[in-house]
Amino acid sequence: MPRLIARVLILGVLVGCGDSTSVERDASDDEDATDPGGDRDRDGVCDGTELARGTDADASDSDEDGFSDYAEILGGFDPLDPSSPDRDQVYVLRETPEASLQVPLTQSVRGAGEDYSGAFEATGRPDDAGDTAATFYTGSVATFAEPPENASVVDPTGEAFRGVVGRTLLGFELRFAFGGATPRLCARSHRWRYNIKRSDGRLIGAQGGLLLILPPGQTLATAQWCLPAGGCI
Ligand SMILES: [Ca+2]
Ligand SMILES: [Ca+2]
Repeated sequence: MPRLIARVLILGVLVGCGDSTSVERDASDDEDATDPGGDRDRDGVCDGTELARGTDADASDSDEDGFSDYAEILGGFDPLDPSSPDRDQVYVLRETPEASLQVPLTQSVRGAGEDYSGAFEATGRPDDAGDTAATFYTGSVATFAEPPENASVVDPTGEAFRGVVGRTLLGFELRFAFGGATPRLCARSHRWRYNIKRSDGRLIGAQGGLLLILPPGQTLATAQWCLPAGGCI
């Protein structure tokens, strides 16, 4: 009888240990998976936000396109679509005082003697440093009309073409510079748009772009993206 009691006690201890260990492991997993304020991949997007948006809470770049989930959400892009943002619209400006960038654009019009002019617009929200594309924009010029005889006047600094007649290709150049902006040593991107209007006020065309600010030595593949100053979003 004493031997039977001892065997029952030993079994009870073993079963008890097993249950206890199992319960502790499950509780830990649940805590990691459901902590909405955590940020496991440290990309600036909270685990709860990642869950809601369907992004990978363990990968800072869910669609592996080089842009962090936070940068894509901030810029209004789709963090689950590697073709968003469109690489053809990405323009890199280095984070150095001497860095500059020229972006040529063209717009095809069919004129009947009207004037056409372009205007730059920063379309993204300011980042934590208060920067938008306008921070780095230094101006635009009208560069050419093709064929040249279709425009009576090309006004470079006015970003305008006057007296345009017939099917004509209008050329513009947008200019950006880092200049005296504050280096942040992290990558960020800013949306912009260039609107081309006819002299009667009608919008003829709008071309968008994304200005990518990269610190020295970083590429899109190795970029260390800026994080939200106030904690994950
Ligand atoms: Ca995250
Ligand atoms: Ca991405």
